Amino acid sequence: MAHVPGLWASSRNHSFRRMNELPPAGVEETDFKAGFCAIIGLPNVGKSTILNRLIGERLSIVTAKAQTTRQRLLGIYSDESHQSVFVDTPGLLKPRYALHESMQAEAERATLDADVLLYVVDLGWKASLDHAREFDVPARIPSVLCLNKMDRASKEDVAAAEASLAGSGNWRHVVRTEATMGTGTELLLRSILDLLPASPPLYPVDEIATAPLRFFAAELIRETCFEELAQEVPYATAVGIEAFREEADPVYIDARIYVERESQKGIVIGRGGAMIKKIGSQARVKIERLMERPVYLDLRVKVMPNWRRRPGSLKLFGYDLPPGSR
Ligand SMILES: Nc1nc2c(ncn2[C@@H]2O[C@H](COP(=O)(O)OP(=O)(O)OP(=O)(O)O)[C@@H](O)[C@H]2O)c(=O)[nH]1
Ligand SMILES: [Mg+2]
Repeated sequence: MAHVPGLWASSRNHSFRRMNELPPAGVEETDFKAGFCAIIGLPNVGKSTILNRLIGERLSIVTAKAQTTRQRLLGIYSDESHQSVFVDTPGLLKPRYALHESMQAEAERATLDADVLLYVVDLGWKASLDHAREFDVPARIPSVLCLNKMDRASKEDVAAAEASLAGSGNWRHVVRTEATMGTGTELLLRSILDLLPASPPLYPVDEIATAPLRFFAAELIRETCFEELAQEVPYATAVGIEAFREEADPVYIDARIYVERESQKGIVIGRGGAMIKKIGSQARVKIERLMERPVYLDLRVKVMPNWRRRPGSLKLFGYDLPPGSR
């Protein structure tokens, strides 16, 4: 998604603010609708792409690989009479290790806290359609079904999927989208806003994100790892920010890519350091675009054996511990 120059700014508390939509004067609080909308679905169906479209900014990292998102990420949409706090979540899967358990707990928590649920399907992926059919739409939470990637199915297949799914669950709206192009996302946004409960805004209406800049910097480095590394290696990567000096010029960032084994470290470094150089320069450009300032990125690789299976390591990288672990 294209970056819109001038829309981003980092405030003193590091939250992102939308500069062109200030609180409307004279709106009665009782007219206002606000709440949390959790975006859930199987891995890789387009949840993060949809969040970015709904917010109009590239907040959540997106890659062609499944299991890109590991944590809940809040993106806030506000207009004169609504505020929807969208919560991107990791794709639903059967956990194989502690990181997976943490990811599933994140999705569960987001669902429990939701005022509206947005369940996303990939129309070109049968397993995702089957999952939607079996999904237990919670009676308590108004839910919207998003049929995404409509470009990956024929018109007839889209219509058939829509007809069978619309009747299978208690969906308040069913909306077709092609999130990469922004097709249908405006309608999707309207359907969600319509379902929000009456409430004053939950966050300042000029804010679009709550996570600190250093979180987004780490995510952009991780996104680049997912783009550049193959097979199991991206899944074994985590990014730690050792130093983040926003006051320096250029901004100084000292970051580590953690992997689980020496052999993976060799792959991330690459022949003569070529891979780490490539990841570093691409990630730096992305962070510069985000911060609209020159950045010096010091990037190194470190081995932390089995970090995905160890609650202590998960905690170190800011991943919530799976329920039941100490
Ligand atoms: N063809 C097509 N591709 C799409 C569409 N929406 C998203 N994608 C692509 O699908 C891939 C996954 O998108 P994400 O937004 O990362 O999916 P996700 O559901 O957040 O994935 P996880 O975080 O891994 O659970 C990316 O390559 C997107 O560009 C769409 O409407 N059509
Ligand atoms: Mg995602």
